[in-house]
Amino acid sequence: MLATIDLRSQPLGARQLRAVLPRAEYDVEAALDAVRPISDDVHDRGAAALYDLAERFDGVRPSSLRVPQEVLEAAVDTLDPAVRTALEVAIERTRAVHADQRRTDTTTDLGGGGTVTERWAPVERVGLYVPGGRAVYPSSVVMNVVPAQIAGVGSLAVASPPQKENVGVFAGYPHPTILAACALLGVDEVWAMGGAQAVAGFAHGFEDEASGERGECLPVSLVTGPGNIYVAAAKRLLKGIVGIDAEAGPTEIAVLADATADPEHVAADLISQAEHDPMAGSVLVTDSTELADAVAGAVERRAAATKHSERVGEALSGRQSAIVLVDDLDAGLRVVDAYAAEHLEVITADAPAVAARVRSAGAIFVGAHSPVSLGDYVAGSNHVLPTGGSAAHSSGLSVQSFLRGIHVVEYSEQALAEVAPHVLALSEAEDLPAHGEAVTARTGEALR
Ligand code: HSO
Ligand code: ZN
Repeated sequence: MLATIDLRSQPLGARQLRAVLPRAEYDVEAALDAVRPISDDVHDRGAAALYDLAERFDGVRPSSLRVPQEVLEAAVDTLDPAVRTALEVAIERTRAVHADQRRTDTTTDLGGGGTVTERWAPVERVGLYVPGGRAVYPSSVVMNVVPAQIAGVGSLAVASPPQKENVGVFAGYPHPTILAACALLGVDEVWAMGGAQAVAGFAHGFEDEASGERGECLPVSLVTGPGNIYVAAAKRLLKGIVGIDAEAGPTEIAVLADATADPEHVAADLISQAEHDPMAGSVLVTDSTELADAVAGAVERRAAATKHSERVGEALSGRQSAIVLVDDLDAGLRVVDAYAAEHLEVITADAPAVAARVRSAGAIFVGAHSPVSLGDYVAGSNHVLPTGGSAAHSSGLSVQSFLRGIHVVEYSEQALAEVAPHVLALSEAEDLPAHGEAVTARTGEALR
């Protein structure tokens, strides 16, 4: 099922590695054509468009776009107690980790009364998108809402697609587990809208009469959250009008393992992320042919037996998944750095030392007892991570994603006078004399 890429005795550089390593083809550009008219429709017709699009794409017309408070409360009341406890543990541990990410303002004293402060200010209003198609991810509500709340975002709205299977009070609204997660987190602004239209709704804002006095959705400054290719395309299209976290692609796991790894663990972990999507990528990088063979066997057996065996099989046999054989762990590290996986597991002898040498990954899971699915739910880390190799330049969602650093510049007369000749020299070098004149207007002609 898993193809083998044998890189032994081939000292490839980062550029060549990129060409041979497996990766999903994910053409967001192609989805833009489908998304543009949707976005325009939401811009032009607001709530009326959102109702029509819900009917068209989600197969149900909500009775109001805003989820009523009593429906959010009913979702908590009817939540399975074990799921409720698990969500509470997830919230608590995710809060603990993210609370430590909070930045403090820094002031640099440049002497003579000149200071520059970096002041961290939360984004004022954020729209969090939570998918509800193939899978329903209340855990993603936690991963988006917790860092936003800890950053101090004042206004937080969640959108998730209306579910046509919902019955009773939940009819026409997002999945009850999503609603319950929102309520447990204290989020009371939840909208029944999905896909590209949800991103457009957040970007442009709208007014929904059927939702009464709670029916105004103000435009947001930032949209975050995972989603399918249309959500990614909408983010690309509307970037500029709104900020975005990232264009999430299909999920990926890479495992860097040596002969000490348990092949059953490795196989289970490769399958765990393949379960998300037929486009998901699962990659084992190893210097042990014994481990490679054992993992291949265990993957066959486990993939056949698992609930979502069809999409797991598709993901594992796709071009985006493989077993990569390398000469040694040094070569393995070069491979995983070039790949820049969303999730990287290091299951080797002295895994912490090996993991410390990794330079590119969205998140690193160290040792035999830190599977990715732990991080998906309750490790405390965030599971919204850079996909498609973007871990080479980007980070996962964190408190920082919801903050802006504002430079506050304050110079005294003396401090300005001290650097004035340098402003003048540079303004002359750039042929922008009015820049210099803004300084001499204060310090006097004497400096000329
Ligand atoms: N592995 C996914 C997140 C997730 N897993 C949600 C289960 N639920 C992307 O990091
Ligand atoms: Zn997952």
